[in-house]
Amino acid sequence: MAGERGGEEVTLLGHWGSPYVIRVRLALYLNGVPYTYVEEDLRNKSDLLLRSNPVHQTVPVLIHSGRPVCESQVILQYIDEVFVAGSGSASSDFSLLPTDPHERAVARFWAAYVDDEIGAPWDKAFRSGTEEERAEWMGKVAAAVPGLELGLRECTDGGRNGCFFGGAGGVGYVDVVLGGVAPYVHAMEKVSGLRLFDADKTPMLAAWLERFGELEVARAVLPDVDRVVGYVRMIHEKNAAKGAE
Ligand SMILES: N[C@@H](CCC(=O)N[C@@H](CS)C(=O)NCC(=O)O)C(=O)O
Repeated sequence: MAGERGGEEVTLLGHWGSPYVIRVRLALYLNGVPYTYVEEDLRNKSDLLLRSNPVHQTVPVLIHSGRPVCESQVILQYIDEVFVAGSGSASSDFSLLPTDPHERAVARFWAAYVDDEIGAPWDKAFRSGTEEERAEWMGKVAAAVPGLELGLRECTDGGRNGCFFGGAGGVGYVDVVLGGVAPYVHAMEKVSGLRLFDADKTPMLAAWLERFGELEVARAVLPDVDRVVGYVRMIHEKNAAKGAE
């Protein structure tokens, strides 16, 4: 049955356009974990979502054998710990985080950077009512991108260890965290002409975006960019109308 492994049911409460949900779907795919996906209407949240994540009432929520796990990065680490090679729940020998404690710390640092320096101001831009306000927040996102380029340089040993944050191990934790944002990086270019991962300014991230999009997991999980473009435009229009009320 979909969503079950050895009697352990896995359900994901999500929203198709959420970068936080997309990263969890990337991780579940990479770990080969079968799950049942439940699309939430975020304007009319289900009782299951409200019961499972009463504090934040946000998606994603992963429900494993009836027990909810909230917050996307917590979920990623849970998936990595529970569905590991050698455990009863093992799906593959894939691991998101490296085994070396220092490398794990580095990966967690850059994943936090993605959420704090890129995700947080982007979220503010997404909620902005005016174009000026939105441009100001997106300016903060753009200002954080060169820092992330340094991170990719560090994780790949200046490009000697491939082009992903997972370095010699290939796609890893930070790639999955950032992967949820990838469709929005493309969409922003179409919506406002803003090229966040520019080949001249941040060549490693520009290459990352291209190579990540070519992966089987990306093709299987990432939403269509034009759908994201439509969604972003719809949110902008809605926010503008709200601001004019
Ligand atoms: N820090 C959270 C952020 C999750 C989040 O903001 N989810 C949004 C969708 S992108 C949501 O559920 N919004 C509904 C709401 O805020 O009411 C995580 O990493 O899971």
